[in-house]
Amino acid sequence: ILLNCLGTEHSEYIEQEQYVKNPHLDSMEEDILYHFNLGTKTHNLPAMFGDIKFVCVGGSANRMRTFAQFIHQELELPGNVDDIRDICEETDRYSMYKVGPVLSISHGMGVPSISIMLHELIKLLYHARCRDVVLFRIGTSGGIGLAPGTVVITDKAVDSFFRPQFEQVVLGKVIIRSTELDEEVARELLQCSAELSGFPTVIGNTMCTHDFYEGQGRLDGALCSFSTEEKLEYLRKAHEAGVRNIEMESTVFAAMCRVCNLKAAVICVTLLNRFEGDQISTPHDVLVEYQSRPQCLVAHFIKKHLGLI
Ligand code: R2B
Ligand code: URA
Repeated sequence: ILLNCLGTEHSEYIEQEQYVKNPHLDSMEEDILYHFNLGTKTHNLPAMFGDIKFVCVGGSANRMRTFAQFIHQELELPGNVDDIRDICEETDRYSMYKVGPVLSISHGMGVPSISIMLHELIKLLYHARCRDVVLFRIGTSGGIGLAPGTVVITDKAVDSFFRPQFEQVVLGKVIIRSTELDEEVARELLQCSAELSGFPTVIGNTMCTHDFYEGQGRLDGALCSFSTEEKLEYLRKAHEAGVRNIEMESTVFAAMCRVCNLKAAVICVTLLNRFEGDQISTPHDVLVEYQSRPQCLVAHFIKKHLGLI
């Protein structure tokens, strides 16, 4: 048994950083990260990804390419932004871009899509022997009682019953995992927003649902079985429980990062105030500017951590 400088058993010490929580992985001769089209035998993952310190995930492939190009400029890295290529271009499930110590990956919409991506991402970080990585989800959301364009940094990710937990069915049984996020990273992000002072930012709870329409209490889906008053009552209850925005991935993102000892934050811009309506009727150029706001916050955070500002 090796001991570290604190006298703790080395095996325990490594476990803190190891990220994956699966005893079967070490006995596998090869691990194929199928949805990334990467593998431990076909790719030198430590050489390709070993220097990653920040991982940014978001729903859309285009937005995550834009983010990679933006961070390339912000970090003043050499080379042309048009040369940043999709590492997963052989598969059309997810897109992945690496810019210096920053990895930018798309995750699609909803819990099942992001959870598949996260399994493979966390294994990727493990195989690549990455250390001290911070994960950010940058996304869009519906606001509750906030002006559209407000950025919400998630305090707790909650489910549709406002519980800070994520339920996963495993072998026919429900496993419940906590969805608490890193408080210090959230505070630092709020500080970044104060320094940028370009848009309103709040810390609040984020509700994660399994549907955009009925699941988020919208009256404009193909199906709707409730009244306007019932919808507003639900949103009011959510607001009372500290919920400030609604999206579709935060609980599983928070839960998986927490189990795997990864520092994580969720930063979503609100596209509309759900007390005012359901349809997203804001002009396209305004929406594009809104979506750049979480990117600016995270870029500022990364630059501070790299000592660039
Ligand atoms: C936010 O936006 C998407 C739905 O439009 C979904 O992925 C989410 O969480
Ligand atoms: N994304 C969501 O999940 N809900 C919204 O209302 C807007 C974006």
